[in-house]
This record gives sequence, structure tokens and C-alpha cells, in this order.
Amino acid sequence: MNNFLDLCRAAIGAPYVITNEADMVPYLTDWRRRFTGRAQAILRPGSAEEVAALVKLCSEARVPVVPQGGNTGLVLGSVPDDSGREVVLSLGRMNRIRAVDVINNTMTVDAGCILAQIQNAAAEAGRLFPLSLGAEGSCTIGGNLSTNAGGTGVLRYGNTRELCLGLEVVTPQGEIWNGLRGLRKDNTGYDLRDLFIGAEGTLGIITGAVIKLFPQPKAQLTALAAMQTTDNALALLTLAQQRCGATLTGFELMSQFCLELVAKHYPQMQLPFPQPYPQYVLLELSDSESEEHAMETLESLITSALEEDVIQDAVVAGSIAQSRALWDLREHITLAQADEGKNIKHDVSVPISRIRDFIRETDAALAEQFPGIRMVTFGHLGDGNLHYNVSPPVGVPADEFINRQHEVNQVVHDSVNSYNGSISAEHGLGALKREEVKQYKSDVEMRLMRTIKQALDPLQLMNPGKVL
Ligand code: FAD
Ligand code: 2HG
Ligand code: ZN
Repeated sequence: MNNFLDLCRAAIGAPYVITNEADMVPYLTDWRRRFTGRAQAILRPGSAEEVAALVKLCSEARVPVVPQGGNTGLVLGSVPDDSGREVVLSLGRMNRIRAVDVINNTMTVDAGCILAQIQNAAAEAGRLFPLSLGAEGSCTIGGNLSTNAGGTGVLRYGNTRELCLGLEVVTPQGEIWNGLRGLRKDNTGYDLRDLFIGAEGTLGIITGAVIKLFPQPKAQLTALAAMQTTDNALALLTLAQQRCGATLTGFELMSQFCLELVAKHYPQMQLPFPQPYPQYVLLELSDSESEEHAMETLESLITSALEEDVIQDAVVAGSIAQSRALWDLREHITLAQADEGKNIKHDVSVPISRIRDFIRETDAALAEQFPGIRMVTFGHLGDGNLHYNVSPPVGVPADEFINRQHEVNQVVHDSVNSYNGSISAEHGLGALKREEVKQYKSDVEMRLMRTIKQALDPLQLMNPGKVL
């Protein structure tokens, strides 16, 4: 008889305390299937009050807690370690849209709401919630907030942090902090909200949020441009920003090899150009005036870019289906690279002005040390954020290559550091990068972070072994 688990059952109902091994597996394995941990149980509370009751029980019994949303994180932050001592606290049942305020342009949501559900609810209210990423059909807003997710709309709307006005959080002691304020101005002390955003579940559990809504654009246009070099892509970015201003809502870079992988593993998706080019940019314009205005702006941009030899070819999607097809190419890169086999991911950012030199220098350093290494470089160029991923050379067994992950990371991250960049632009640190980050942050910065952790979670029970 396990007294702790019986108390959990009494708090939230026996069906919501999962201890059966087979039923626990999906919660214990990360999205990339790199690691399966162990846990005492999966706890599935239905309200903030139930989360608070469970966290109190965990605190009393000294049981470490791993918060989990959609479990789509890419840095081993949402799965437990292999000790078997931890519990996974899954927010999946907390999926209520609590309120929509169309005048204040805000929505109050449970943390377990799926991102796509929130986007749809905003659209039904005639508004836009602009956070958008490949995992939107299964990731939750609590996970988005806890990783401060980026995605494809950051250029115009910012990261998840910029899209949040208020939070409701269960503290490591099991109290509920109601900070669900829909205010755009509030300078009444330390910003606790911003402390919990991006904390990856190490400071408390987000149970609800007030998020920002925006007017829906009158028209949204997507285009794919083909070019020779990343220099051309950067020149196109400057031109597009000059011509389109805030209308430019997406600017995604993809190399030819990325799209070759997509075409290989998803043959139904083909490139719309008769010949391959080394680089491509997917552009999105969101126009508040009209479809005609959007088309004029986009066509004039493309004409100038062609005339100035910045790009070699371009297609503009003529329908929602064509636009979807272009986005599908972009969003299937992660899946296609996974289908190709095990790989090493780097989610890096450098100042946009230094991206060209970063790629040139780091590509050369990797090619010298790991001959034949296959670069899968793509990402949110408009934010200076590259997914500078690598696949093993053809013929080299994936496991042999993955064993050298540390050496590969050292080359890439040292280079990022020399460009004053970040080794995690949008995915977080989780358990995957927490050791490595220490090489690149000063002692002062690490000490400040540990001080905050110690002050809020002195028993070190909130997602231990992640971030710090
Ligand atoms: P989980 O994976 O469940 O958790 C992520 C972290 O947050 C963990 O540390 C967890 O403990 C913590 N956490 C979760 N919920 C809570 C909560 N309520 N309170 C406290 N802590 C919590 N990320 C980007 O930034 N941009 C992208 O473009 C992007 N694209 C992706 C595409 C694919 C195909 C995939 C698989 C992932 C992608 N991601 C991207 C990574 C991932 O971070 C996001 O999918 C998402 O933000 C994670 O949400 P989740 O609900 O799945 O969180
Ligand atoms: C994206 O931008 C995601 O598609 C995933 O952040 C990146 O697969 C990756 O490395
Ligand atoms: Zn990304």
C-alpha cells in the first residue's frame, strides 16, 4: 500500500492516477524517442485546486514533480529521469477556454489547452492568436509558456512571452498565485509572470493564462522564393522589411537539402520549381487592408528582388490549399529528418547581421572534423534563429555518430558563443543542454539563476535536473 498515491487518488479521483506500466509509457518517452524514464505515477488533475492539492502532497512526501503538457518538447524537459521516484503531472485534462474579452483583446485559458484549440477559439471570436508552430495540434499553451516558444510568427508578434499578460501558477508549496490580469501596463513590483515564463516547470506549475489577441488580417499571402546563397536570403529580408513593414509576418529559410529530405520521405510533397536552387525562403504577408493590397505589395517585392538578382525564382500561393502546401514543405523538415534517422539538433541564435559568417565558418569547421556530415540548416531567419541540425555522413551508422554528439556540439556551440549567440533560441535547456550551458554563461548569471530557484523551490522538487 502506497500512502502517497492513495492520497493522490483521494485528491483527484482514482482513474486519474495512472500507475499501469503500459499506460504510463507515452508520458515517459520524449517526442524524439531518445529517452524513456520511469515514474511512480502519472497524475492528471482537472483544476488548479487539484494541482495545488497534488503539489502539497508531493511537497509533504518529498516527491519530485515533472509538469507535462503535450510532451512535444525537444530538450528532454517534460519526461522524468530513470530513478522511478518522480511523478509526471500532466495538464491534459485542463483544457477549458475560460473567457474571451474581444474589447480587451484577451483570452483566459487553462494551461492544458492545445494551441490549435486556442487559435480556433480566437478565430471564432473574430480575432487572431498568432503563436504558430509545427506541433500546434498537440502542444499546450502551458508548455508554450514554460518554454517561451517561438515559432513562425515571432518576427511580427514576438515569442510566447510577448503574447502573455497574466498567469495563474501553483507554487512549489502548493499555493495558487492568481496573476490572471489582462493589463498591458502594470509596474507594481518584480515581474513574477516573466519569471515563470520560460522556466520549464522548474519554479512552479502554470495552470492558467491571459493571452493577447490581435485583429484578424484581411488577407494572408504565402510565397516561396528560390536563391543562390544565405547572403541573398538576408538581402531579401532587408528588402521585405523595407517594403512590407509590419505586414511581413513570416520569413523562414530552408536549404535545398532540407527540401530533398522532405521530397524523399513525403513524395506527395514536391517543390514547385522546375530546377533546384541552393536556398529557399518562405515568406508570409498578413495584410489589414485587402487581398489586392497584399498581392500588390508581394508582387512588387518579388519583381524588385528578381530585378536586383537577389532571388532566381518565386511562386505565390494562389489559394489556401497552395499556401498550406508551401507551409507543409517547411513544417515537414523536422519529420523528414527524423525519418532519415537519428540526428543532432542545434537551436541557435546569432545577431542577424552575423548569420552569414556564422554559417560559413561553422560549416567549414564541421566538414573538416566530420567529413561527409550532412547539414540540415533551416529556421526562423527573420529572428536570427537557425535550426542548424546535422545528420550523419552517408554510410556512418547513426549510433556511432550520435556517440560523438558532444564533440559536434562543442564545435557548433563554441562558434555560436564566439558570435555572441545563444545555444537555445526557442526550445529551452531541459535536461539536454543544462550541463553545456554552464560553459557559456558567467558564474554571476548561473548564481543568480540558482538563487531564484533556491528561493522559490528550496526542496528542489520542481522538475529537478532540468535547466539547472
Ligand atoms: P511539453 O513538451 O509537455 O513541456 C515542455 C516543458 O515545459 C517541460 O520542461 C515541461 O516540464 C514544462 N511544462 C509543460 N507544461 C507546463 C505547465 N503547465 N507548467 C509548468 N511547466 C510546464 N518550439 C518552438 O519554440 N518553435 C517551434 O517552431 C517549434 N516547432 C516544433 C515542431 C515540432 C514538430 C515539435 C515536435 C516541437 C516543436 N517545438 C517548437 C518544441 C516545443 O517546445 C513546443 O512544441 C512546445 O512549446 C512545447 O509544448 P508542450 O505542451 O508539448 O510542452
Ligand atoms: C521548427 O522550427 C521547430 O520547425 C523544430 O523548432 C526544429 O526540428 C527542429 O530542429
Ligand atoms: Zn523552430
